[in-house]
Amino acid sequence: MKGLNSLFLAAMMLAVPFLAQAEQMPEFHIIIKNHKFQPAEVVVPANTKVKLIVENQDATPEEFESHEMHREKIIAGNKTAKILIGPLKPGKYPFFGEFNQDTAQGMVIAE
Ligand SMILES: [Cu+2]
Repeated sequence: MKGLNSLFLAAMMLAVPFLAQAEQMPEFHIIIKNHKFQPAEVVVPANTKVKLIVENQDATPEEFESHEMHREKIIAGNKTAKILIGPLKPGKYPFFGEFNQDTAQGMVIAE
C-alpha cells in the first residue's frame, strides 16, 4: 500500500507540471466570417506554445492553412477548431483559408 501511494505521488508530481503548462498556454480567438479572419493579425508571444481557437461562423467549411507554421486544418461550417502553434521565433507567419484564398488572409506575429 505504501509503495502504491508513493508511486501515485510520483506520478502526480510528474503530471502536475504538464497540466499547469497546458492551462497556462495563451489562447487567441480568431473568427472566420464572410470568408475573412477577424482579427486578421494576431500578436503572440515568441518562443511559446500558443493555442489558436478558430471559430468558423460561416456556414461553409474553411481550411486553416499555413506553410510557415506547418498547419492545415479543415473547420466545418459553424464549428470551432483548436490549433496549437509554436514555439515560434520572432517574425511574421502568414496563414490563409484555402477554400477562400482571395479574402481569407491572416498573419501571426510572434514578438
Ligand atoms: Cu490545404
